[in-house]
Amino acid sequence: MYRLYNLSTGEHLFTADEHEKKVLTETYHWRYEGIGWYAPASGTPVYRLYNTSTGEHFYTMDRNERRVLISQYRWTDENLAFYSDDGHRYPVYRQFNAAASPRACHNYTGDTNEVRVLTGNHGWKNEGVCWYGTREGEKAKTQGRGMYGVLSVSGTDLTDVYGNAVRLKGISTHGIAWYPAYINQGAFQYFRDQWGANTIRLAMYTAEYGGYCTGGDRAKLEALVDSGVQAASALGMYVIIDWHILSDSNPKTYQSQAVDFFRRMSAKYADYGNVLYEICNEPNGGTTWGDIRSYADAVIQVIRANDPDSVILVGTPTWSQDIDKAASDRLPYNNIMYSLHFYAATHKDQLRSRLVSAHNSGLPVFIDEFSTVEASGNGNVDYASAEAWKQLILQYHLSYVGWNLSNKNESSAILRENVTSVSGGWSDGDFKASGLWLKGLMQSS
Ligand code: IDC
Repeated sequence: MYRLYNLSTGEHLFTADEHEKKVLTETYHWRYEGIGWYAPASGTPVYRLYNTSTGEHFYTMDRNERRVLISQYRWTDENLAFYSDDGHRYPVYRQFNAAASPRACHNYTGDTNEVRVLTGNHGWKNEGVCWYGTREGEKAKTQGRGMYGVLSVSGTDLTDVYGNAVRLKGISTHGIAWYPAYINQGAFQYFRDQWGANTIRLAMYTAEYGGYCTGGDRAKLEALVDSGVQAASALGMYVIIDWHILSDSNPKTYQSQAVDFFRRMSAKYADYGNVLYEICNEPNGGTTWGDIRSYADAVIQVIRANDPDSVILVGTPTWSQDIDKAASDRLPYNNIMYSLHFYAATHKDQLRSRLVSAHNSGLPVFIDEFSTVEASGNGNVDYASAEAWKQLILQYHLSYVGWNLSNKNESSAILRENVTSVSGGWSDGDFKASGLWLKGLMQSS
């Protein structure tokens, strides 16, 4: 019996149906948590019921309870779910939490330690043995904190633990030194629940005013990164730690600082399974792919020493546009993706055809920053060009992150200037055109 967890409602669902597990984890906010217990092929039937007003699933082998719930409480009968072992080999216990938020719910587990913890100090009431399995379940080997579990790169795709292609859809913060207030769970949850985002990118400038390598308060910046990682993790979202080089042009400029930073970050988040490392936002100036490779070798090695599997995003020359350079000379590590950034009003057919060629050559590309406006971060949304980019995103199943979550006086900042709330609760009217376009993209991909 597979155990799934709904990140929005806190409900656990149990199913032996592989297809149901696939649909719930891929299409909805459910996370696979491993095998709950093993059910026998025959025995006493256990029925599943569904409450259409609360959305809860409930299981019982008590025929009378089933009858009453259906006839008097309007539960929908979902019929036989599995069997209880008549040899009573492995007891499964039911707990009830009347105060759970957003609504009361049940949990079912054979793990007596879980029962002890839930009933000891988390407000759950033990309702005793509910049925029996044949033997104990197994925790999923690689669970991770993201809603699709631990990710890998396979061909041009990002995939979940079962090899299914998944798409990360995200929003980038503005520079965290300048707009720290948007790093909070309420804001992230708004984009997850209202727009369908599953990823947050934390942009930490390295060289601009207050940057990590130019006099910024490092302890404070790292505390902001950590609060972003914790908030995303609590929501089952993925989180990209972005070493946001820009006016420093060449990532080798501050390579030793980057090596030290990523060594500590990857040690800290090694077992999270939802943290991606973007090691150099946008190399530019005269920076060559050779420079980036040499930098990437140094940084990737320290990350891999702590975390052999995390997904690492590598910037490409000319503000992360020359993916062709990477395509013809790829890095020899697993789980690497190459960054392509576009600003639709500036970057058009030429960059799109470069994407097509790189994709066709098998390069895994991640659009870890884009906007529909000009490369300055300002100007009007170019709807025609944005639509052409959208078609490629859909066709190639690309992951993407929109720039930027702030109310700055620039058109790429998705909130209007007069919007002061920083923690969600927004309505469509609070967003600029670039934000509404991003919402539309997330809802159609
Ligand atoms: C811009 C911000 C702007 C800020 C500027 C310089 O939108 O408010 O003043 O950086 O610090 C990028 C960069 C990204 C830019 C963005 C828009 O990755 O840092 O943000 N852009 O110019 N690449 C292409 C465009």
